[in-house]
Amino acid sequence: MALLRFVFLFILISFSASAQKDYKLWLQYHTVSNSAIASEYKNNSKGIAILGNSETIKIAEKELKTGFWDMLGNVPEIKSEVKGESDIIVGSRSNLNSEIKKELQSDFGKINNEGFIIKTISSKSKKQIIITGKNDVAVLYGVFNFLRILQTNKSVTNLNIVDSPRTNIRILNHWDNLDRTVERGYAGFSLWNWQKLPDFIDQRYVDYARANASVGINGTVLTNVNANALILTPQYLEKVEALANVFRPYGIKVYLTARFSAPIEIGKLKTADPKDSEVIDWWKNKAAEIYKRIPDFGGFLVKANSEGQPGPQNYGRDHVDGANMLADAVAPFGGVVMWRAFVYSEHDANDRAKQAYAEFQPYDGKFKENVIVQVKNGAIDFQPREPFHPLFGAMPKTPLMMEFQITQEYLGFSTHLVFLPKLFQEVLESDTYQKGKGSTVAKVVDGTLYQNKLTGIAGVANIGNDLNWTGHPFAQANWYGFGRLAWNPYLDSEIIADEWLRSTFSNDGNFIKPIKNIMMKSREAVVNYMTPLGLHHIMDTGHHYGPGPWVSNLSRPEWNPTYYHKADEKGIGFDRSKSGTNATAQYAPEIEKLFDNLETCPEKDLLWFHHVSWDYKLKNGQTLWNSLALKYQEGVNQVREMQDVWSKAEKYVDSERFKEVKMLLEIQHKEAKWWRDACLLYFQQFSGKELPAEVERPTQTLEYFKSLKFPFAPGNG
Ligand code: GCV
Repeated sequence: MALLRFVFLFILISFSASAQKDYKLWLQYHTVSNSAIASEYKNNSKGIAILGNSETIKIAEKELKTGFWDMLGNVPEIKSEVKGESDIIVGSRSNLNSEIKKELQSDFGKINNEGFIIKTISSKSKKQIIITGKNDVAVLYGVFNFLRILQTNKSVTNLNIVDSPRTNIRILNHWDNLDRTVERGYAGFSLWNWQKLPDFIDQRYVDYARANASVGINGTVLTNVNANALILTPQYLEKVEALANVFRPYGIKVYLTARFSAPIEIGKLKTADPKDSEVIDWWKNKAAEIYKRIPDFGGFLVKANSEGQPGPQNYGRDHVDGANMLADAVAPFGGVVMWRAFVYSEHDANDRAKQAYAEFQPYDGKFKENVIVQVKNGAIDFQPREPFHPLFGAMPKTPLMMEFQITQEYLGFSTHLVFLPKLFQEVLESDTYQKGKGSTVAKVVDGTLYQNKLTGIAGVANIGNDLNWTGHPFAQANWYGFGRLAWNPYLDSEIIADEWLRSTFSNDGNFIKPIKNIMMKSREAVVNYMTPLGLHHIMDTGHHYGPGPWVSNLSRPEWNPTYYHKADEKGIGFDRSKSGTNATAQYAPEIEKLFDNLETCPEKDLLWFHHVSWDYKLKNGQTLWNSLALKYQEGVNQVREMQDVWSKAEKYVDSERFKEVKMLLEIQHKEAKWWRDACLLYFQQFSGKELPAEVERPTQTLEYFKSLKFPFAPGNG
């Protein structure tokens, strides 16, 4: 009996230990194996001086203590003033002594309000590391960065890091509904327990804020863009206030989605016309009410006149009227309005890819100063690959912010291992040519191309109440990577993968090298087995899970996959060149020319811009049909390689995460084959050609694939 109890206890402890690992994200703080670092702090500690006593500074102190304890096995003495010698001094500029301030004067000149300095300075006989910034949140960012240096086994001697975020708003967009379902959410239910708020503060709210602060995310939109006006009622604002209080010391502002018809739905007005004086007053009062509770409230995010959401056009007004009215309401309090450009209409027969540009570009320069237009990375909808959205660079007088999707609506949900920073980097590096060569999307987003003051990057969150936050252990890397790129849109995704793997799993080079390699290839793999060569939006209806290239019966033409691939006996692809919808003309002339010509169009985007004959020869000398089939096969092979590499990682990873990833890769493999077989069988009806020998033969019929139904697939709003 005693033995049984012991075994049970042992199982329980080891289960919760590895469950905790999943929960701890990239803040594992493994024991440091770099002996130089270890000995520097282990034996010789002269303590850490922590200056200031704000809540934020207390968080920084706690983080350092946790980090030192977990990584080095000791907690250095914490001092509250600079007396005698200390190894590290942590505090904002105003708390530093004049000697150190003078030493760092020029560095302070280089950072913005959220930037930090981590610097080793030698004075007299001692060497000290100073972690500082212009305010306490900046100091907290510095502390997290310092701990990352330890976590990733980098040297801490002679540090000289002077770093600032390149964008102002680094924000998660939660598509969370008030009933706790999450639109396009694949990691459980919403973190926000509205029923128990404001009185019950779940520890997860704190841990969420901590994780975000560790990568520099400074904003969160709590609610779905398909908005519910109830969030703006006092009953809910009290709950929002409670969350804002938790997030504030971590430097995170709360934002809400504003349902445009809220004045009618909760304000009992007859209209929501943005030019109506009662409506204008209603929003002004609402803003004042919110700011009374939450003085640092960030502002509103709005999806208007898009996919059935109400908006100014319901009253014969336009997006500018709507955005500016809301902007006036929050302006006295320093708030902003993030107005989404994700619009397309069932009444517009024009190519859906052209509609957002056609509607928004003429508004350039017409928005108020505190409006920023939020644009998805591509012109359709978060596909595995899209050319950059033509609005980037095309609105010089309007701040534009990037909207990425971290949740994997069209990328295998939280079942597939897809390292998204690679996708994000591809978009950010794209050259728009709008102000000559080098006018990259990153420069539009960080405001340097047109000197915009208001800048931002949003990511549709992949977070839910699953034990490991994101469903797939590797999907944590997408949250992490989003934060790192929002801070610095020029960061290489390989560096992000490296940091994340080291902080999350292990610093062992034998683990890092192969696993980083599969992460880096994983995005191309999903493109290959879902939508190679520029195909897009051929997912099944509604839930977007699995292939559905045959779907053609939906009421709106542009919801049907057949609208996008246009496969017929002659070939496949959407002609967006001059001979087609002329969407290419929305780009700068250099890019227009490149995309417009079948010969120069990058092959990865070929079927996005051209309807191409099945016999057309690609650069590899193969016909389009063969190339398409080979790409699908390559995608499957790449997943096999991922499985193979992961199977050798067992000794570096705790058994729970090892098994989770192994099982998920098995599903990914199964689904990659499903995609390949279903799409090739379907397209083969048009090409009428045999599969090349290298492509494995489908084991099911097209009819079988068409018959698959998933009425309860998650995340379908
Ligand atoms: C929140 C796509 C998604 C919708 C989403 C919409 C948007 O259409 O499928 O779930 O709605 O984008 O970004 O507004």
